[in-house]
Amino acid sequence: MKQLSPQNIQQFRDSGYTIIRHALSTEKVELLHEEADTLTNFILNEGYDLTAVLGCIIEPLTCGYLDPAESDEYKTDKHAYIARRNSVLENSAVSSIVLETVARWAAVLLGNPEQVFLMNEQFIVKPPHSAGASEFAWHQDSEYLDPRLQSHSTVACWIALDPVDEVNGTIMVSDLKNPAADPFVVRVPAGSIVFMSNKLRHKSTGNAGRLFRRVFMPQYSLNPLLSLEDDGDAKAIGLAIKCTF
Ligand SMILES: O=C(O)CCC(=O)C(=O)O
Ligand SMILES: [Fe+2]
Repeated sequence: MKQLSPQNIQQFRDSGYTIIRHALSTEKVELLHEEADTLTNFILNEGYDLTAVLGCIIEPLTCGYLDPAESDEYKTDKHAYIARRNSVLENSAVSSIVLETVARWAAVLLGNPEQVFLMNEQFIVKPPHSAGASEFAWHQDSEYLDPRLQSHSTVACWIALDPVDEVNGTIMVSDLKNPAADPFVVRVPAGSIVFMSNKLRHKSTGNAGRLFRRVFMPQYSLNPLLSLEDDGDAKAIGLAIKCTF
């Protein structure tokens, strides 16, 4: 498994992002392709508007593909989460990518290599020829959080499942330590991961290409954010699954 180098860790601290090219094996990327395609086909067959209404975001556990859960246990209990997560493809490898492979890198970047919490996960699927409709404006991911939670350390692990560039929809990031510089344009092969702090300003281009552009993006927090809330309104936080190593 690829490791984060000391330079990666320093870059994440200083600039708010770092990249591991070819982080995931072809086998893991293919599994995530299968899941992305299964969920995208479901969304399109149901007649949902993937770009205008869903904003290109498909959450595997809540998009409607699985029947609603009988209880909320899967949001905080690791075994219940694993059972629900693996039922999307009837394949046990997916939850281990989320709770182990990617979580380990997230844990190192958030400063506690032994423990991290999965807080959210989504596919971001940009349909072909959707350039005008599938771009994301400048934002920080912390803006999606309840204001009471915005100071917590979190990391988004933006996993390219297809090669990405300006044409088919990539991200552009504004270096935290040098915000006046031109944005850095990410161009990476499939299987690469861009780790972004929730303070990093970034945007993305729409997809002007002929093929779907698929990304999978789990997000992790240093602390269990869901359990901090007692009013049942933890905005944009679906999960608090403890990953330990
Ligand atoms: O995949 C993209 O184009 C950008 C996604 C993003 O920034 C987000 O979901 O917060
Ligand atoms: Fe974002």
